[in-house]
This record gives sequence, C-alpha cells and structure tokens, in this order.
Amino acid sequence: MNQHTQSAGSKSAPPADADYLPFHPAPSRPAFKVPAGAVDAHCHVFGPAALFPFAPERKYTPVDAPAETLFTLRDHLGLSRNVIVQATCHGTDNSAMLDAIARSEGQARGVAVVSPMVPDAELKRLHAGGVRGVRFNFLKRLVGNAPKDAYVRIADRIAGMGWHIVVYFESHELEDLAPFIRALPGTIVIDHKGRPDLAAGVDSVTFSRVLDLMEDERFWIKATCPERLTVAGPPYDDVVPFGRRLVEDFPDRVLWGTDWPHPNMTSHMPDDGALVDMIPRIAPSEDLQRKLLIDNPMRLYWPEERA
Ligand code: 0GY
Repeated sequence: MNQHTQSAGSKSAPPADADYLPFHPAPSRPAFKVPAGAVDAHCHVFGPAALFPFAPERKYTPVDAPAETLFTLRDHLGLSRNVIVQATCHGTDNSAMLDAIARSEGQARGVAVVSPMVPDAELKRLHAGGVRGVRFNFLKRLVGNAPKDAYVRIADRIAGMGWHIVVYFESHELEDLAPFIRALPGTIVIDHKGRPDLAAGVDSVTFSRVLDLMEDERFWIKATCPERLTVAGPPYDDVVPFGRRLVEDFPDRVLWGTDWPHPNMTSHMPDDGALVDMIPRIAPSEDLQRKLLIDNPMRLYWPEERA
C-alpha cells in the first residue's frame, strides 16, 4: 500500500486504494545549470480528471498532474521545452496533452496514442496540435498483450507525416520483440533505456540487445528514468553507467527527460532537481550535454527551427 508524503485529502492525492506515490511536492533547484533551450523530452500531463477524464480501460489512476504544474516545474529546473508523451491512463484520448501543448506558447510538442481506425482528419488535427510521433507500449502490466497488428496498421497510417514511433518495452522481452520492432518503418525511439535489468549490469545480454538495436541508425533512445530502474535508490549511482554508455556511444540519437509526474512509482518519488543533477554524470562534456538536451530533441521535435 502507499507511503504518501503529500497532499493527503487534497485534489491531487491518489485515490485511497492507490499503491503508487504522488509527485514530489517541492523539487530542489538543481546545482547543474542546463544550457539555455534545454528540452525535457519525456514527461506527461494527467487530467485534471474533472476536465480530461481518464480512460475506462486504464490500469492505474494517476494523481492529477496538469499542464500549469508541468510548466512551473520546467521553469524551476531551468528547462525550456517539453515533449509530452501520452500515457496509457488517458487511452487514445489525447485531449489533455493537446490542451497542454496549446497552452505552451510553442514550447511543447507531443507523442500520441491512436487507434488504427483514427480518421485522417484526426491525424491532421494532432499534427497541427504539435504531435510528432505515436507510442507503442509493450508492457504487459500497462496494456496486456500488445496489439501488434494494430501497431503495424498505425505505422502505415502515419507514414509520410514525418512522425516517429516511440516504443516502450522491457529489455528481457526484447529477444522475442526485436524482430517485430526492427520491422517497423522509419525512426524509432526507445523509452527509458529499454528498461535494462540493472542488477545484471551494463554488459548484460539483455542490455546488449538494446545496444544492438541502436547500431541501426533509425533507432534513438531516451536516457531516462533512473528512479524507475535503480536497485540502489537515490542518488542512482547504479544507473549512471547505463546512461553514460548511451550518451557516449550514441551522442546524436539520445534524449533526456524527467518522466514527471513519474506514474506508477511505488518505491520512492524522485526529486526532479536531483534528476537534473544527474545530467553531467551521464553527459560529462558541454558538447555531449548540448546534443542530449538541445540538438537531438530539437532535430526530432522542432526540425523547422534547426534548418
Ligand atoms: C512512463 C512509465 C510508465 C507509464 C506509462 O503509458 C503509461 O502509462 O508510460 C510506467 O508505468 O512504467 O513512461 O512514465
């Protein structure tokens, strides 16, 4: 059961039977000063449920995490832009994300979840609203058996839109999944380092399967979620070698993000300021930091600004 540290009884408190934690109530101001223009390339908005109800088929009900709280956090951390990723709890209703993008004054873009039957007009509306990719989730605890046929049809539907596909899987599933994922067209972005098994180490077979995918230049990866992957806990020393390997081996195809508001976290809730302070540990030079935080996400999400 939960170990809630904040907001008990408030509108943002988890439901009484929730087994996850609410986001950090007062993140520290990071010691690391990110370069101007830095992008948080993986975060979410949830609700508020009164305006944007959660999907009936969801596997969890998150705390309300509205756009204004995300933008306040962005400014507090010194970041400039957000890529808002549609999470399973909102299903294929991308309204909360689109509303947040619309209110960001051009400082947010999105990754949507759509059905294979999505009308062309809706795809156009999503594009106009700032969406630049779709997410295919393979986590059994979030989607049951991944609807692979639907994913193939969606990939066909978005062909030619300049979008990419974000894939969320666990590395121990990759031996089975890799042929399917490799057969997807276009640019493919791997969520959360491919969720390696930290206990198995950076040279493990499972992480090497993730690195093998990355040898194909169509693949990108997010060096995100130390809090989700760690065995040791904060300050996430055990995750640093994984992030560093990705940043150093694939400096032009790696992204960073907060994953705020950290849905489904049960062990502890990270201090988002401390997550920013991990950046120089995985990207030790200014050149690597600029690529990770600016050049790469801008190329993927705001290519028109990098012409
Ligand atoms: C994340 C991670 C999670 C949730 C989702 O779509 C989702 O519901 O992505 C998770 O539970 O691992 O990307 O923030």
